[in-house]
Amino acid sequence: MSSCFDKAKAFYADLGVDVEAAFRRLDQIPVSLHCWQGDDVNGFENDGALDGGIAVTGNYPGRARNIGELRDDIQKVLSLLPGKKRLNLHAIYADTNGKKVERNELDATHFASWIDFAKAENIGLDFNPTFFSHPLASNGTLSSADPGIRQFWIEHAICCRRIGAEMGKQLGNTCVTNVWIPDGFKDTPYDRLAPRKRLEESLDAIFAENIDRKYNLDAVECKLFGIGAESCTIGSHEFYMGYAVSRNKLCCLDAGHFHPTEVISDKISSCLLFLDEILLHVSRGVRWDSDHVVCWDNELQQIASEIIRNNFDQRVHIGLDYFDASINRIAAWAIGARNMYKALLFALLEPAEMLKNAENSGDYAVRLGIFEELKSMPFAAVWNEYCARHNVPGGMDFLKAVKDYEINVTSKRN
Ligand code: RNT
Ligand code: ZN
Repeated sequence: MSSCFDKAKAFYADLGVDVEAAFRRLDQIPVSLHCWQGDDVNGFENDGALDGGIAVTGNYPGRARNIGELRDDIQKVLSLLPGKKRLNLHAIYADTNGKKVERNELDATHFASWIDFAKAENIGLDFNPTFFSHPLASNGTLSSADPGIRQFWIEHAICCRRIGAEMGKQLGNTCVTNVWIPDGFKDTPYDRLAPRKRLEESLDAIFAENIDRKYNLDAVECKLFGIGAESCTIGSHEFYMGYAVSRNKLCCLDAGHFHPTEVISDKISSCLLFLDEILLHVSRGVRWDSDHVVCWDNELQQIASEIIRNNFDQRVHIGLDYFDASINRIAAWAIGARNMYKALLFALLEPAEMLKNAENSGDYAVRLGIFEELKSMPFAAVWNEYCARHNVPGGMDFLKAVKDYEINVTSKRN
């Protein structure tokens, strides 16, 4: 008797879809796991609370309290993800051996143990300067009117680009280093232009040093508003789109950084007409929050389908960005990340020819009908097979692995 998978494969073959080819292509598309879901964006500087207009709510027990615990947790999550993986770090995760190292003095040696970790896991690294949770970040960073503060953050970002390049070089795997700053005004400013001009100049100073794109790619991340920056966010979409196009940088589109009726899936094709590559922060906005655990919702599917349909596999760098401390953190991490792979696989199983024919002949009813019927295809059997081939629990079995880890590891932290 043929298995569920064999039957599912035959169903897809009837639509002209080659499931094995989909698996092979998915194997080549990395998803960058954000390290910060493991410790509520705390980092290891031990310097106080998270700020910058981002907030983690919840106090579920078991937060990783140090690098060792965070790495254990990351390993656990990686073991629950099929397919190709990367790890995304922030500067506040530096391994300084307990020594205080200012952010403008960081170098690759402070990330040597992370590079070793990545080598052992056989994954690439991505990187982010951290422009928040720091005394000098309370009133603007790269756009600050204070030249001393601006200079401090320029130096920090320069360090981070070099660290990213070193990660890329040592791993033989290009690192994407992403700049996001929280700068903005709670209330209506008189002058919106001057801080943006200063941000432009700061970025030019940061990127003045030529770094081989083989080792490091620079990305800039826009936002509509943050808590405390409701009336004007300096690094807006228009600002960074213009900047990225004029300086040949990557735009980072975070799914939670736009008006709730706007979606980043619709922006990918436009951006890639004018940019070589982009970075995604796949997230889920809910009302005022931009960082809920990624669900396999319509928008996630549209994001994945845009990448697959347009063969943007190499030009879109997929990163995750969400943080939830109200539920088991490992589960939150794994659920969101598995959803990303799931959406990519679902996109790879679309009957491209049928859909193109319907659209090109103007038969939008057939197009809609196909889209809707695809939702009840035997996708689960294909997903479970993909997980099985990567020795990762399929279906709900990964929850058991999370539970065991909770009983044996995270519940013992306090
Ligand atoms: C904040 C941005 C930013 C951060 C991470 C921690 O709104 O999305 O990307 O979430 O850098
Ligand atoms: Zn983001």
